[in-house]
This record gives sequence, C-alpha cells and structure tokens, in this order.
Amino acid sequence: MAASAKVVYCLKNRHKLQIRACPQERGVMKYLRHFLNVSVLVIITTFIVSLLLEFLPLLPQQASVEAISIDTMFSMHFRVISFLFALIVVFMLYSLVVFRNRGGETDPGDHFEGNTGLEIFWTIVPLIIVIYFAFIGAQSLADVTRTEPDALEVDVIAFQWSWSFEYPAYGVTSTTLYLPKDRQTVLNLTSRDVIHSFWVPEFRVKQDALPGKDFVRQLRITPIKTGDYMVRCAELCGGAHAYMNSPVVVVEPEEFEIWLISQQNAGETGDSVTRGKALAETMGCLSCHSTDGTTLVGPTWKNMYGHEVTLIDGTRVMVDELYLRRAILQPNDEIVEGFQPIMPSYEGLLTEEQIADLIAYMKSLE
Ligand code: HEC
Ligand SMILES: [Cu+2]
Repeated sequence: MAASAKVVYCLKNRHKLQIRACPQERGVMKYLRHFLNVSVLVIITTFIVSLLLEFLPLLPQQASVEAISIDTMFSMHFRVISFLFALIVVFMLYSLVVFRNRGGETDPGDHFEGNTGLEIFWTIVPLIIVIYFAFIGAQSLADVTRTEPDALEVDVIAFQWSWSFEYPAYGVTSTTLYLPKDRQTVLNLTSRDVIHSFWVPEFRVKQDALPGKDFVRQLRITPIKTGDYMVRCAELCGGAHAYMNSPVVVVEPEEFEIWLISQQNAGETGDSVTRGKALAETMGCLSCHSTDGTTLVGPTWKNMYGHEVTLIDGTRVMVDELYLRRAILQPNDEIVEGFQPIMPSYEGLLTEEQIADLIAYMKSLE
C-alpha cells in the first residue's frame, strides 16, 4: 500500500482500528507497538503465574486413583485462569503506566462503536473452551465413579460427631477406616442424625451422608499410597463439627488381612468392660463424653456412677444402673443440669447385651 492509500484506509477505518494519532503513519506503528508489548507481557505473565500455581503446594498429596483425574482437570483450569489473570492485570497495569495523564491533556478520549469481528471471536473461543471442559469434566466423573467387581464394601455411619466403619463381609466394626492399597473400596454412606459429608482431601472425592435408610450414598476410592490420613466432615453439622475427624489408614493388602483377623478376634474375646469401652468408641459416645473428667458436649463419665446428679428441674438423682439405662434409651427425659438436650436416643440401636456392656464400662470409670 502506498503511503497516501494507507492514510485513506486509516481514516475510513478509524473506529475499527481505534487509532488516536491517525492519519499519521507514526500513530499506527505506535499503536501496534503497544499491542506487541502487551502480548509479550501477557505471555510471560501467564507462564509465570501458571508455574507458580503448579509448584505451590496448593493441593494435598495424591493418594488415590480418583485424585489423578481430578488433579489433571485442576491443572488445566490453573492454566486457563493464569491466562485470564494475565490478560486483565497486564492490560490494566500497562494502561495505568503508559497512558497515564502526563499533565495538560484535557481532550476527551475517542469514541468507539464496538468491533463485530472481535466480539464474534471472544464469544466463539470461550464457548469452545467451555464445551471442551464440560467434556473432560464428564470423562473425569466417569473415571471417579467407575465400579470395579472386586471392590471392598465398607458401611460408613456418620453421626454427631464421629464416624463408624463397618465391614459387613467380615463382621468387623471400627473407629478407624482401614483400607487396602490398590483395591477399590466402595463406601456406603449413611447418617444417624443430620447431614454430614465424608471427605479425605488426599483422595479428593467427597460425598454427603444423609439420614434415612433409603438414602444410602456411594463413594468409590482406590488408594494408591500407604499412610495415615484423616476423614473430616465437610458439612456444618452442629457444635463439634470441626472435631468430627477419624483416622484413615491405607495399608498393603496382606497387612489389611492381618488387621481384619485381629479385629474379628478382638470382638469375640474380652470381658464386659472391654467390650463396653470398644462399643463406646464405635457408637461415638466418646465424642461427647470424656472418661478423664473433662467436660465435652456431655458430662464426663469419670466418677459418675454411685454419685448424685442434679437435673435441670433441680431434682437430684442417684446414678445407678437403672438411671444409666434411662440415660441411654430416653436421654431427653432427664436432662443433666448445665447441658443441652442433644444426646440422641439409642433405643433400637443397641442389644440388651451391648447396653449391659456399656453400663459395665461406665461403672468401671472411677
Ligand atoms: C451428641 C453428643 C452425645 C452422644 C453421641 C452421646 N451423648 Fe450421652 N449425653 C450427652 C449430653 C449433652 C448429656 C447431658 C444431657 C442429658 O442428660 O441428656 C448426656 C448424658 C448422658 C448420660 C447421663 C450423664 C450424667 O452425668 O448423668 C449418660 C449415662 C450418657 N449420656 C451415656 C451415653 C452413651 C452410653 C452414649 C453412647 C451410646 C452417649 N451418651 C452418647 C451427649 C451425648
Ligand atoms: Cu458432620
């Protein structure tokens, strides 16, 4: 293009090109230089921010198969986010510095009427990216919910404010979730009271536990790293929600078998007090009651038996076996002074023998 033709083109397309200094050719070049500067800065910033996000320890360690597919999506999002961040921040800072008012500039800025080409571009490109993300999101969902035939079944019971884990195929109940490495475990989640949510950050996946037998929720985990983890509740569920943690231990398959056998034996042996102690742990009594004199959500069990207790209506009651029985089955009939009526009833949840074991354990705590 000859210089004069360029000037005419420039004038005609003034609004499209958004050129302040038109028709001088110098203006076009100046404008292009800014665009080049900004593009280079955007690329550099994107690179630095995504490196930072990649190498900062933002996520806990990857301890399950499910974590891998979720983290892959995370890092793709991090890269897109880095670019969007750079696009906004670089343009803003560049304009602030380079186009600042150097004094004496009182003219209003140029008026622009939009740019159809640019608008189509910035609609289509994000649309394609979002559709692509929806696609890999669906793929990842299929990955983390894939069912394997030889999965280990564990029934997880959530309650205020602890967890209980049952292995129905082995008749074992535990307060620690033991899992074999490299084998899929399917967790059947339920709640005894309000909504809780099962979450081990190292496994990434999370699922609510809902009250009611018809609302069993499943979560599948295939651990790939042995070690100690912690399940926490991810749904605000009352006073001690923040302390609703239980240990999760991932072991080699052989070690898992040994643990199962030791648990099965433990259930058969032991006297009433030992069984009662184990029961108080698995039923979650000890998340509200201490055995060493400290007051938790409920009264301590230390020195409880054989002493008088004051109820909220002022009456004094002797703590004997009958009182303990009532306290377990109809906890809200007699409320201990200074406490809230929040203890759940265990009517129908415990056998006569289990109630006797619990009472034997409470009697032993002096
Ligand atoms: C959600 C918390 C919570 C859980 C779980 C819980 N309790 Fe309680 N418990 C309380 C509170 C609060 C009180 C005091 C208010 C009352 O009397 O109901 C209490 C009172 C008692 C008392 C009377 C204590 C006294 O000093 O007179 C006994 C006995 C008792 N609980 C036994 C149990 C047993 C056994 C279990 C497990 C099977 C259990 N509790 C589970 C909260 C809990
Ligand atoms: Cu909870």
